[in-house]
Amino acid sequence: MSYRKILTIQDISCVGQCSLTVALPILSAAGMETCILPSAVLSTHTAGFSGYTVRDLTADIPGIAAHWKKENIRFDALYTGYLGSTEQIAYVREIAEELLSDGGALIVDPAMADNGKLYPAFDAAYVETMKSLAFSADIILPNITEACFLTGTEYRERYDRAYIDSLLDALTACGAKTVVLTGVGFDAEHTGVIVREGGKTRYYEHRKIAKGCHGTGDVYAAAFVGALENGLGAYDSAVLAADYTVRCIEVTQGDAAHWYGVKFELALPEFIRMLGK
Ligand code: PXL
Repeated sequence: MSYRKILTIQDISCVGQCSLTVALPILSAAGMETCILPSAVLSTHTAGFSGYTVRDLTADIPGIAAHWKKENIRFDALYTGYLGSTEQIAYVREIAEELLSDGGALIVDPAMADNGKLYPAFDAAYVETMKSLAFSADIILPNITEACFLTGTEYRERYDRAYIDSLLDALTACGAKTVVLTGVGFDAEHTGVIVREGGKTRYYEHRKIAKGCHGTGDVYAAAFVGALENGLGAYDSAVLAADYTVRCIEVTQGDAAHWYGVKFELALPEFIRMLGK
């Protein structure tokens, strides 16, 4: 594949190894020009720190997008993560419609919830509006909680394959195209990812190393986009991203002081090798 220009829209958590501070280095390592649109600036992420500061950048977005349009700047793919406000989602949809090159993929990580709960910044109105973005995307990467919120399905901590299949069916019925459902494990020792693409569903299971590592969803999604935009199919990208994320957790585990994220930088050379670069 030729040199790709990707736009990623998500927050800058200044400290916390998530969102843009993860996506930018991972996509760069995958060999693509990575353009960013910060949705908000936070002193830290919101999962475990208290007293964090937040500056919502929604009001800056129309001017930035208008400038890009005027300069005839276009992107080969758009990958969105944690957004700054409900209102911002409409701007992101406009950017997808106006600034994506022909055939460019819209990849949406509806980063808004985990472990059965919405993140502190979000409410029911945000979920409703996120549905419009997620169901217009070419690929979505929800975890089980997010898939439940998007479809109005009851969240379960323990589940079987029938529950997961019905969740995938509900996403498809709502208009989802390709779905990469993350954090799917049927026993305590394993987790994995299920990819539903064109009516075909495939599961990749791997060892579960640690319970609920912060930031791994963002590492996973960025690595997935990096692989996809290198020409791998959705399932192969999902497998590569899972293998890389496992390595990130392996190099982090055992360091209790590093509870807020994963040391994804230490495994970047392996990620580059996995991509065959
Ligand atoms: O990792 C997802 C994420 C991104 N950005 C912010 C967050 C979170 C998860 O809590 O708080 C600000």
